[in-house]
Amino acid sequence: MARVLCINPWIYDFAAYNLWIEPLGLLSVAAVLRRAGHEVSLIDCLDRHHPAAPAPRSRRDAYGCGHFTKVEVRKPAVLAHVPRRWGRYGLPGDVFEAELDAQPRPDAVLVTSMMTYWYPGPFEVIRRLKERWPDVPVALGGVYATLCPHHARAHSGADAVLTGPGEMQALQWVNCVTGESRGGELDPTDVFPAHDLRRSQGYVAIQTARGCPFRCPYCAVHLLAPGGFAPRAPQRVVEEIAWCVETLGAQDVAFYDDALLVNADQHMHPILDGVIERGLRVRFHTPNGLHARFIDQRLAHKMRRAGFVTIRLGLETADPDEQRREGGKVDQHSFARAVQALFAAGFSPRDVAAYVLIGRPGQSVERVRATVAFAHRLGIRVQPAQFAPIPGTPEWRAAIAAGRITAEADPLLHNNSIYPCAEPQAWEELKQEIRQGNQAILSRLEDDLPSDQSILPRIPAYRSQEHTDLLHHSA
Ligand code: B12
Ligand code: SF4
Repeated sequence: MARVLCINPWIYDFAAYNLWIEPLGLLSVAAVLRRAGHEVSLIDCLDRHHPAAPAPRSRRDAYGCGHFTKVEVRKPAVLAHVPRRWGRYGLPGDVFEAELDAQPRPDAVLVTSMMTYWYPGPFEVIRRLKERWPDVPVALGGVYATLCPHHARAHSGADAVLTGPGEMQALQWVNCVTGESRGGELDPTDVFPAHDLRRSQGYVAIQTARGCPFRCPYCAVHLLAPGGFAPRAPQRVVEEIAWCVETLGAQDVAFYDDALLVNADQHMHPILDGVIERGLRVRFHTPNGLHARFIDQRLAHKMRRAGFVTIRLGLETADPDEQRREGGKVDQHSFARAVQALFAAGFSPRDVAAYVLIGRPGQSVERVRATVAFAHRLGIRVQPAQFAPIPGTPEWRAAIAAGRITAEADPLLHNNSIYPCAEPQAWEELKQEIRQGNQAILSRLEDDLPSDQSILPRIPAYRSQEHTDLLHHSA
């Protein structure tokens, strides 16, 4: 049996907010190693409930989300042109060192990585590990490692950079560096992520399927899930949710799926039936956008009954030509129908919002303005999702061809909050309009909704004739 230490690193960025962040990939890897008989422990630099360094609280924190502790650090030269403060989010350095002090010397260390432009977090962790235990092998995996393997191999200091789905690779690597031979027969899809290794944050992330059946030109999911779209058995998903709620005390569940509602009759319906039948008291959130076209009255009502609270719908564009070019993921009619179904099921405009992608090359501000207006007319708020090209995608190659980024650019420049778009002033004005439109929708609600959002599960039904009329009008 090998002693394996898993580490979820800090975030380095201009801003960071905990929107149900869980190192789900690392926990999936850890669970397989544990099942194989290795001894596994976790240090989570993004633990907001660490007793020695609780994160700042605010009255606006809801459903387990909130701010991280931030320490300002000097910006790397490549970011010098950005007039914003850069910092490290998560546990203070001395608390991290104390966590390492408390660990017996591990036989191997696994470090995860998330956004490509967050690589300074894993790098700092690896630097500290190598200072302390120069001979302990360290492997790096995750999204950054998969999308930028050359950069990671050249600069991270890890002994191994493993790309793609990591469960069996990590097991083989640990076996190899420690001279063990465990778990060869394991089926990684049969093991729940080790949510229990993390100190309870009040919420967990659940993924009911790997990958996505669509192929949007700006998205890297096909590279992260090269095996294609692979839904899990609904019954196992329900068991995982039940374990998290009943044993680990989670009150909130965030779905990390890329395509949660695809094949809903065979997948989401049975999952929701299972949650309802078991009487699980939990709130569900979809920080990743849902495909609106799969939402009908039956599904919307069941989502409401099961405890959905935060619903985000993908609405890249409301322009019918662009929608067709993008593969017909959503169209105006099905989007409006979904919103109508959600409102009829009792969701309010506080619960539902649309992600609208902004700043994409070739996208005119006017067309996006029309998309925003369409969502606002339907009575839902808009959350702008700023575009930045992601390595390995068709839009990344287009951005290189257009001279907007180089293939060797420092991944810090992939950060969507600094990626320069054409006409920055016009986009800023549009963002301002979005805020005003959202505010107008919320002010119309003031008298309609009770303010206590903490009831489990939420009961208030929202039905406004005004919204229903608008829906009929736009559909
Ligand atoms: C959930 C999610 C989020 C969550 C937060 C997740 C988090 N923990 O931080 C939310 C909704 C907040 C979010 C936001 C955004 N996201 Co996001 N997100 C995802 C998503 C859907 C799932 C990630 C995940 O947890 N997967 C589940 C686990 C099981 O997979 P995994 O982490 O890859 O782990 C596996 C392997 O990588 C490996 N592995 C992992 N760790 C380790 C460690 C070792 C040692 C080894 C060997 C292996 C290994 O094994 C694991 C199991 O097989 C991915 C898409 C995807 N399918 O990956 C996009 C993705 C990561 N997001 C992306 C983007 C673009 C964004 C946004 C910029 C969107 C926007 N325009 O606003 C924002 C930015 C947020 C910010 N603050 O900067 C991009 C990446 C961009 C980049 N440059 O890196 C992705 C890839 C989607 C895409 N469009 O291509 N996101
Ligand atoms: S639907 Fe979403 S997850 Fe799927 S390819 Fe498109 S952007 Fe990526």
